[in-house]
Amino acid sequence: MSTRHDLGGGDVLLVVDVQIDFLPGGALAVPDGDAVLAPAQSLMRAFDQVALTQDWHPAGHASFASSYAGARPFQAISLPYGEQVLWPDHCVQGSPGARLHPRIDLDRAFLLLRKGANRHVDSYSAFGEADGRATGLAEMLRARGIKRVFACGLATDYCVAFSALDARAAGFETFVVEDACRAIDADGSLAKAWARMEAAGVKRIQAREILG
Ligand code: VGL
Ligand code: ZN
Repeated sequence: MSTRHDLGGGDVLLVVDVQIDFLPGGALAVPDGDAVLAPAQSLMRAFDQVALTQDWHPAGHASFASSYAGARPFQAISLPYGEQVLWPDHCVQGSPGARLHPRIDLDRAFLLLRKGANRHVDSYSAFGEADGRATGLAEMLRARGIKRVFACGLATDYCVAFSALDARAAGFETFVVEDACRAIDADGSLAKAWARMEAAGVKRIQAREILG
């Protein structure tokens, strides 16, 4: 049956940071984060082209509150590239918390992009680090003939939103599958993220509009 967003070879599903540390019980657990597992899994089966991201920080990362004397998680500080929210230590390279959830089937993905590996710079977006350095993802998607980016995963207001905004800025028609995402939503960050995405022309859709 045809759905509102019939998929083709020019479409990619970007599955953002569905990792143990962002799921219930994890170091930076996103409320209700495991609600993304079922829709993300179904979406991954519906797309021919799937790219995964994995938050992948070295110990002592610039986004960790523990890297600064007297700092607390969820506090914002100023770094050379701008404001940085500080987090509990999370997704440390090689740690169990950094692993993708086993329901995320790596075999369906052409790419697993690890981000945030520079100790001094955070990287919410799959397309570029906070200091503006590109990851090369936009070029890779263009080289594969991709025109539309559909994003899901964790967290709506951080890595999903920043990735969607950058996808749009790179010229892709961009969709966020709202019910296949969950948010951290600290200090109104979710409403702010949607306002920015809507202003940029990122479209908000639901999984059923794709899956039928
Ligand atoms: C994320 C905060 C810190 C995310 C990653 O995946 O949204 N949020 N690192
Ligand atoms: Zn992170």
